[in-house]
Amino acid sequence: MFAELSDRLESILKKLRGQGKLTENNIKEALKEVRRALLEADVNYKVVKDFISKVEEKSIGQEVLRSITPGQQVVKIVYDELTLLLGKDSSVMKFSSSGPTVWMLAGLQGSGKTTACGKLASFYRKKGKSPFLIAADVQRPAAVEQLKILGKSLNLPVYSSKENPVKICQSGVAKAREEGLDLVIIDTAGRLHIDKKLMEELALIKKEVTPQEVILVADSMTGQDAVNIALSFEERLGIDGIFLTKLDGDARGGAALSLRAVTGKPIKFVGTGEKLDAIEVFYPERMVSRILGMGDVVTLVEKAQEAISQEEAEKLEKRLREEQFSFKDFYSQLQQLKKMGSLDSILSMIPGIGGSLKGFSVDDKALVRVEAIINSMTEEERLKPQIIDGSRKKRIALGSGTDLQEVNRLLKQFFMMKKMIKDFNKMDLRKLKTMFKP
Ligand SMILES: Nc1nc2c(ncn2[C@@H]2O[C@H](COP(=O)(O)OP(=O)(O)OP(=O)(O)O)[C@@H](O)[C@H]2O)c(=O)[nH]1
Ligand SMILES: [Mg+2]
Repeated sequence: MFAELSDRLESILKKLRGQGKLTENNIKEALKEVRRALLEADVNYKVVKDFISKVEEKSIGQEVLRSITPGQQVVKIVYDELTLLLGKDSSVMKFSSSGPTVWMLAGLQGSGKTTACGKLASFYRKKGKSPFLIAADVQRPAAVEQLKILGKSLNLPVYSSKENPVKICQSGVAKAREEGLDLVIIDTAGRLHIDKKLMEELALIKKEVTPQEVILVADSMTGQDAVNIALSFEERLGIDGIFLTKLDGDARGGAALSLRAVTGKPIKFVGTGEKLDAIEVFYPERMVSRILGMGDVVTLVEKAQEAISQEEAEKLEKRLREEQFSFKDFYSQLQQLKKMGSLDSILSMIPGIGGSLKGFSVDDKALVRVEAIINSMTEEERLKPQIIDGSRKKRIALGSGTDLQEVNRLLKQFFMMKKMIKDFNKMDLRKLKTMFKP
C-alpha cells in the first residue's frame, strides 16, 4: 500500500530522527522533501500546502529545537498532522433504531460498488446482522445478474424487479422489513462521468428510502479524480462517508490522503482486493503508521515526554559532564525510570550519551529497595557518597530495612556508574556513540 510514498517519507524522517541537534534550516529542508513526496503521490496541492505549513509552524518552535530529541519530535508532529488529515478517529456506521437499517452505495462506473455491497454484507453478517441486497442498477444489463451471483456465493438474499430504481428500493426495503432482515444494502448504477440524470436518480432514492448512510464508493487508483468525484457527490447528493477501493493496487496515496480534507467526509472502509473478505475498517492512525513505516517512535517520544522534562535532562547532562553525578541525580533518575520502564530508554534520550550505557537495567523490586536505601542517606551522604563509611553503612541498612550487603552493592554500582561516566567524558562522545551502535 502506497509503497513509494511510504519509502520516501520513511527515509526523509529517518534522517531527521538520527540528528541530535536540528536547525530551522534542517527542518525546512526535510519538509521540502516531504512536500515533494506528497505532491508526487498525487495528494491535493492545497492539502499539501496546508499540511506543510502546519507542520513547519509546530516544528520550528523553540520547544522542538531545544528539546532533547528534536528529530523525533518533528517525526511525531508529521505523524499527528497526517492523522488529523485523515480524520483522527475511525468513524462508525449508523444503524436505524426502528425497522431495517438502509445503506446506499453510490459511485462511478467500475469504482467497486457491487463488490463493496458484498464486502459490507459479509462483514456485518459476521457481526450478527442479517443483510439483504437490493439491485437498483438497471442501467447495465448484466448488473442485476452480477449482484445475484454475488448473493448466491455469500448465501445472501438479493432483491430485484422490473420496476424503476426508486420503486425497486422502496419495495426492496418493504420486503426486508416483512422478512425481518435488518441490514439493507442498495447497489446503485454507475456512470462513466457524473451526469445530471444519475444524480437525480440517486437523490430520489435517497429521498424516498432515507438511508442511514449514503456511502460513496471511490477508486483510489484514480487519484485526484476520486477527490473531485467525491466533492461532486457531496455537493449534489450529500454523502456520509467513503468506501475507498483498490488500495491493494499501486495507488499512490493521493486520494486517501486528500479525501477527508477536501470533502470533510470520513473514509469509513477500504477495499484491499477483489475477494469479498478484502475489506478493512479505516483507522487513520493505523494508516499513518503504515505510510510512515513506524509507530514505535511515536510512543517512545510520548513516553519520553511524560517521563523526563527537557530541563531535567539538560541539568543531568550538565552534571554528568561536570562529573558531579551524585546519589541525588541517581535518585531522580530512578523516579523517572519507574515512569518509563527502562534506564536504557531514558539514557538514550540524552544527547551525547545515547546508547553508550546500554545494558544497565534494574528490576522493579530491587528498585524499591534502592529507593529506600537512598532515602535513608543524609543530604550530605547523597551529595558526597565517598564519606559513607562502615558505621554510616550500618545506619543506612537499618534505616532502609535492607542489609549491609545490599548497601554495599548499591554503592559499588554507583561508583561504577560514576567511573563509567568519567571515562566517557574523557573520550570523544561522538566516537563512542558510533562504537556502541549495533
Ligand atoms: N484489486 C481490487 N479490485 C477491486 C476492489 N474492489 C473492486 N474491485 C474490482 O473492480 C472491478 C469493478 O468492481 P464492481 O464492484 O463491479 O464495480 P461497480 O462500481 O459495481 O461497477 P459498475 O456496476 O459497472 O458501475 C471488479 O473487477 C472488481 O473485482 C478492490 O478493493 N481491490
Ligand atoms: Mg456494479
